[in-house]
Amino acid sequence: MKLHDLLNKASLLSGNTVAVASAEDPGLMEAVRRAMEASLADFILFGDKDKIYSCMKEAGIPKDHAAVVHAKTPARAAELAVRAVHQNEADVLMKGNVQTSILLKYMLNKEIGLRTGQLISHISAFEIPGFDRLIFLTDAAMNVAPDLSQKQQIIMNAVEAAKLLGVEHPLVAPLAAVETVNPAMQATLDAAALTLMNRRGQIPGCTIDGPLALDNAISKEAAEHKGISSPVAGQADILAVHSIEAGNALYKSLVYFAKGKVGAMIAGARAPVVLTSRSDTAESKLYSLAMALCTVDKKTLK
Ligand code: COD
Repeated sequence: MKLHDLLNKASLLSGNTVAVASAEDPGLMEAVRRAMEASLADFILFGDKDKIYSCMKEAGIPKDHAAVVHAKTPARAAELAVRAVHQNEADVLMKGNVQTSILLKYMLNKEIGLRTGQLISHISAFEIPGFDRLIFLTDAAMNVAPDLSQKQQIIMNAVEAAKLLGVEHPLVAPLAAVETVNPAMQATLDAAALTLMNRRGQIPGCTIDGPLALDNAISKEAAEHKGISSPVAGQADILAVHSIEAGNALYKSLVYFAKGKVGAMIAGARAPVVLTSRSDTAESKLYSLAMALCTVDKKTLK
């Protein structure tokens, strides 16, 4: 599976609406135009009306192709966009020209936010040269230092998303620096516990085996060389990291060193959320949007 396949998959789903928080951003508007051309979704663009219309013009989007709702500041735009999702007027939330921390604040707001009572987490999907499958990484951007129960929920969110994106039975590698349990390394203890929780049915729908170091998780040769016998080693679909620092470094290595393409989203909320950053390419923003649209679950939009 390639990221491009997610675009095809998303275009087959109809009737989804995306609320964009602070849409006055030329890079984002390019992704919106491409999403409209691929018939991925309808858009409600929140933000400074004049600036939004000017960005739409620049991107070649006719004025009547999206609903535009004026908001004086990016923070107000974030609030209105989150409310729109909360009130079921939109199925996906997308970050535009607003600080991540502001959007997260409204997302986590008890009255108008997108909380469901379960942990919200970040999932990225990488298309890496030399790999014929997507490699999912979690959590590289939201949960700072998850404990065991948070890791359990982070993996469950990623498994659910990977399944909706077409991975029938995800293989999950909880990463550590070594593949043996070392009481001095918390990541190895948590990985072993997660593996047992999976075997006892506490994390269903996937196979978890760890701890695994990155090489053993993704390279069969490396795993064989070390004599590791594991149902996941060498063929992991989901890499679950111990901390935001490990995740962030791996995410950026895949983009900058490995020249991977990426799409990313936040899962576990009332609706999927696309948290793009300014440095993301329009293509990456489009993949993220497709990923989010493919994981819309109308049941959770109560
Ligand atoms: N899922 C569900 N609820 C949450 C989550 C979560 N992941 N995080 C916090 N909450 C709830 C808490 O239960 C609480 O009720 C409320 O939100 C506030 O909790 P705090 O005080 O712990 O939350 P904050 O605002 O201090 O932190 C939440 C952030 C998500 C902002 C924080 O975890 C954070 O800064 N994460 C890193 C974001 C980041 O910098 N990423 C970098 C790359 S984009």
